[in-house]
Amino acid sequence: MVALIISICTKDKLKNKKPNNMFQKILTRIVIIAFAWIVLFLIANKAKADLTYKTYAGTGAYPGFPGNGGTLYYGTVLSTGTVSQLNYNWSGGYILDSGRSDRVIVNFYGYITIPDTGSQAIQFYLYADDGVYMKIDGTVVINDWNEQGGATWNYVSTDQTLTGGQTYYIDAWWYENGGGASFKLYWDQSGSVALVPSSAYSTTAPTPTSGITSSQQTIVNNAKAKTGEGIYIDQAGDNLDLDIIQDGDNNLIIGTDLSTNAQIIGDDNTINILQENGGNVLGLDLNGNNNLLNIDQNQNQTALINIVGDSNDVALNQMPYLSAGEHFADVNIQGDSNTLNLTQQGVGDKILFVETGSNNSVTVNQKDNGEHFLDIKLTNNHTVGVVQEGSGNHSGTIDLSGNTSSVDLHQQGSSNQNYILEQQCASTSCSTTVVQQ
Ligand SMILES: [Ca+2]
Ligand SMILES: [Ca+2]
Repeated sequence: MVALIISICTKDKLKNKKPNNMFQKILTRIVIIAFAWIVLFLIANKAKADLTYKTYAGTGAYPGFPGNGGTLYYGTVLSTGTVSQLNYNWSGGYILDSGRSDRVIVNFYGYITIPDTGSQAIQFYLYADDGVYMKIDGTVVINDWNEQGGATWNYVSTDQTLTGGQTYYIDAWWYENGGGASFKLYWDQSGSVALVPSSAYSTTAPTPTSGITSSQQTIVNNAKAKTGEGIYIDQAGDNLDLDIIQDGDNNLIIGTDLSTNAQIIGDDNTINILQENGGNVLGLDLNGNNNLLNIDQNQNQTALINIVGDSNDVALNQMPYLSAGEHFADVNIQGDSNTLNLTQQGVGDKILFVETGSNNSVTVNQKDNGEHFLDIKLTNNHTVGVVQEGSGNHSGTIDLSGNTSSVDLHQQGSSNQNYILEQQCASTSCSTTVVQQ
């Protein structure tokens, strides 16, 4: 992309000068050709919703092939290309562009991404003439290397435990001896048997993203829409001690007007909030300095916390009693030198957004099983420590736009861990440590 921008600038510059300079004309042509090559390069390298294939000459019935440890008798690749789906009935015709209709072997390979989220039990269904042998991430899913006519079904796999949103390597071998030839791959991913869609395939592994998933966004929207009986806080003053315990389900703490958060204005206050049982919602605006805020919420919690002020100490613990549920927290701080300790734990999805001013210290721990999503935006002089653990998918986005920040990110316990770190640092005092286990 940098190369593209430089090319365009150079071209514009040349337009404004006298056109009869031969050197400039040649340079202009070079720039245009370079631009075209870059565009072609970018198009060629875009991952396609396809599988790659290679065709080989076969030897007849039960030919040797590398998929199960054997070797090809004829190792020369006859043709190669991509297919958008495994949905072929060649009858007696040529197999792809191999130039052969009998005694052919084809290897289809690439990546398969499972739709939706969470662990799924998926069976694969095969219609094939003749044999097929297929692995997903090294596990044999189809072992049907046989002489046969196409039928519904030539083979039905056992349940394969695969995770929605995850990408796996797929390696399928197929052979044709004589007569008819076909290969169709189905699955029961969504509750009924259907062709594996082309959208599931890719020739290269897709670039991971750390964005919030649609199911996580639904949790956020439902939590934010909550209304009902509750405690409405509107407090002003300094050096106050506020202790609130709400027991029972669907506890709500919010301001006098349900459209605003509970409001606390003042300095040097100590605020302890405990919401027990399930379905808790806390909306809190804190405007002041040197406040101590301790929040414990039990299960299915939502916390929307806005702080304007400096040197506040905030401890938020969602799920201190280790029961199951989902947690959503959005902590927004406009101020400096604040200390944040945010813990989300217990089985269930966890979602956390944090935005802060300068010189803040942010510690985040998302643990136990569930899908973990984290989005932190910071300006100057921060110390950030994040741990995401447990077997669910982990996604972390940390955006640092200032200097002298230190980030320590650990993701562990899941096979699907993605993060995006953006750090704009003009000094040498920014440091980042990322550990994925
Ligand atoms: Ca044939
Ligand atoms: Ca056949």
